[in-house]
Amino acid sequence: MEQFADRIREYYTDPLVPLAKAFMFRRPPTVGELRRPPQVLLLGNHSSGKSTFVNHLLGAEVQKTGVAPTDDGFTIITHGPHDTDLDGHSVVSNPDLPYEGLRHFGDQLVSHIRLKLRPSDLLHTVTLIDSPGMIDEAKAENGRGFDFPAVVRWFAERADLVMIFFDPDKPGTTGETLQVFRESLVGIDHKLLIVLNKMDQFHNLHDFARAYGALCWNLGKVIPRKDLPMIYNTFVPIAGKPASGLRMDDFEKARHDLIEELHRAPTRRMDNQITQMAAFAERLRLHAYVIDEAARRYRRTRKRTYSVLTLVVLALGGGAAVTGLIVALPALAVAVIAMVAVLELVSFPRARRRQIDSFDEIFEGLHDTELLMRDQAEDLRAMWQEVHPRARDMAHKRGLQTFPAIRPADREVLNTLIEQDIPRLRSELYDVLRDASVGADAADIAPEAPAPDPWRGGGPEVLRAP
Ligand SMILES: Nc1nc2c(ncn2[C@@H]2O[C@H](COP(=O)(O)OP(=O)(O)O)[C@@H](O)[C@H]2O)c(=O)[nH]1
Ligand SMILES: [Mg+2]
Repeated sequence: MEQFADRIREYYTDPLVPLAKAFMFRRPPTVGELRRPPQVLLLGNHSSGKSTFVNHLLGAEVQKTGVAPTDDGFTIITHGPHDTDLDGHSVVSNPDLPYEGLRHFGDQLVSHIRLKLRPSDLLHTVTLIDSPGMIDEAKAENGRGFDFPAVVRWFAERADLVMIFFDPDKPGTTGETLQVFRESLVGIDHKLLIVLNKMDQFHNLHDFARAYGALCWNLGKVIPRKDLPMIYNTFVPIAGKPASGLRMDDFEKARHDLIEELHRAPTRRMDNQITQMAAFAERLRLHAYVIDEAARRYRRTRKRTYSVLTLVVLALGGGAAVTGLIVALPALAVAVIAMVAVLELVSFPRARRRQIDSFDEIFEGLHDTELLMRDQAEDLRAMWQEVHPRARDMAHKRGLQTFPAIRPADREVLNTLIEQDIPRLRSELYDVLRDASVGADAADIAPEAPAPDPWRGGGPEVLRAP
């Protein structure tokens, strides 16, 4: 995984970041972001069992649990040799940690952040982020003092998995939960794992069916997908809780599956980073090539105009010299200066604006063959819609002629990166995973185990009740 991470960093260093800088493309991920550990974010209404699940995973009472809303902050739990707790201010001001970006959300949030270092093995694999329970909208606005959905979005974008917990009491009805789905989790539903927790609280199948139905109904309103996402129905065994009337084996299995997903977070991180780099590179290519083409056309217009002007001036000047009309030369010089002023102040800015206004047409021209292939056309157009506003703004701000022309060799490097290097990196990642999973299967799993899944993490299972 470290080797993959190094290669990703190298591709950013050359060619992506220099080209992004030259063409004023958006900011690439920082070194801290590229080095961040695999992260799992736990969300859900208060008392849905997030902290209990964290403690179960770690086999220790790391987080406070309880029916009353005991926790109103975000707790980042990561590996350290001794039990150490850091407050929010130390967390966001440490450049070695990938949390400096949280400072922008204000002091109220910073004072609600904690980082706990614990010597648990699982934390070598993932960093867990426990969150404050979601509450009803009316209370949320008065109570928090920071933009909760925006902070959730910040964490969710940087997480490799987002587990969202529901419980029998509130299967998706909390105002804030719906708000978070609408505002914070849009576009990242591939990272979501939905958990219906506390299955041991159901007395019978009827209770369960009602809660499950209510959850699906509520999810249907906020997840814009045709198919129902997988829901993990599970519970954490707690001593002294009354036994349910339902059989628990399937729910136990769902908990094992959930924990296995957690072990895959490092692989997901690598996969996410490759995807992120591919998206960055493809958008950068569109942005840079369209600006480059417009800049070339604009430079050509300037060159052509000045060549014509030079020829005319030479002809007139020559004519004046031959016919002995030397007195006309100062008048000619004044005329030339006036002409240049008109060109630079009026005509060329207009030509530049015309080129920038024709970005759409340039895009169509550069991608005419791809746009004929129906499956590619839609994605390509959507991507262009995304980059077009920034490309236009930057071209207006900088003036087209100041962008450097992209050399054919640089084009070659970028095209090879997108079309060959990144797909190869991804297929190598899958190969490594498959080999690791075959090895792990051979070593740990009984002969009747199911066929190896290429996504299996293959680490030891951390499954100890606290
Ligand atoms: N019956 C049952 N109770 C649970 C389960 N998980 C958590 N609890 C209880 O629910 C309460 C709230 O749990 P907590 O982890 O603090 O919820 P959080 O607010 O989401 O962090 C605690 O009293 C837990 O003991 C579970 O799976 N089954
Ligand atoms: Mg909690």
